[in-house]
Amino acid sequence: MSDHFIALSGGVGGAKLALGLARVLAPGDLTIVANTGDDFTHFELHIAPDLDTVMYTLAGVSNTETGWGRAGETWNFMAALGELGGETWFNLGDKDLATHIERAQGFRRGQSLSQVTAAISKALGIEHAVVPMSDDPVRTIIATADGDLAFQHYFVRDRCEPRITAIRFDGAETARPAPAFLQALESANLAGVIICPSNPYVSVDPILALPGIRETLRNIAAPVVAVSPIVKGMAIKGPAAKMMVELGMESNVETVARHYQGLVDGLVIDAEDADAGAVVESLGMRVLVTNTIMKTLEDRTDLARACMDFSKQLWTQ
Ligand code: FO1
Repeated sequence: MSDHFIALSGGVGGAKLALGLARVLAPGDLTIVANTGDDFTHFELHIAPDLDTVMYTLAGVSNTETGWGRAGETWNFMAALGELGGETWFNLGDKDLATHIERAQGFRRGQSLSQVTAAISKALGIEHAVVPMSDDPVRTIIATADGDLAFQHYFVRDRCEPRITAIRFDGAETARPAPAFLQALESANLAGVIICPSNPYVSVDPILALPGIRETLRNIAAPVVAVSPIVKGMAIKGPAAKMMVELGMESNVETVARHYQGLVDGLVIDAEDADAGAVVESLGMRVLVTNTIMKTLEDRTDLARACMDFSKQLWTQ
């Protein structure tokens, strides 16, 4: 039995590293756990953005411009829906729609989100395990000065403009981690848990909020390594930096380190932030300085290997 790695991933940033890991590790040696806090029901369909972004990315069919949905998409459904006066704030491409319909059919057949995801992954030719963090509903709620917002209303309808006062995950306290997630955590040859460069607050925290997960990550022998999604104070994509500022923190690598303090053994930061290495180490975690900006497939596999090697080094510390 060779080493097994778990990757915790949100949407686009996390999916890039998940792809890099999938190119380096055999199917049986990697479990990719995707955030489901972004999920919501729209037109009676269960939309699962981070699961779909990870699946589409691994299948090589993702829309790399938008970071969500499928490549080469057409929008006939949305155009027709608009003509009928339907809700068009959330765009569902014609190909993407098939995923949501098939997922709904899977639920009607009595399948869990894990089972439906496994079936869709297989149909897309994915050999690695893509797993929802939980088969139970967990919904990220964004609290603002003007009241609570469902995540997609905040992120898409309101374009991340509202000022955030707090974030919570409805359902997390009773949701159970997905079976394949727990199985990977209990694996005797678990070599490392890699927290991909996703938004710590709305993509990673929902996973960590599941009962027992933080405690398990602290207690496993395998190292836990996080990749900073912030480089030089900026998020590569999405509202992470804006959220940090609105939540009263500075948007920098140190804030990421403080967020994961006590949970991770190592933090991977970009070469641009090398000068932050000492302060990160002072927070009780080792630091790896490398290129974390993933433009090419080689960048993705290079970062994947760097994280795996870093994990191996941390075993021997
Ligand atoms: N993000 C947008 O900014 N606009 C959209 O219209 C949109 C539609 C959409 C449809 C399916 C899907 O899986 C994701 C979609 N996203 C859209 C992204 C979604 O809001 C995700 O939660 C983000 O990717 C953040 O993880």
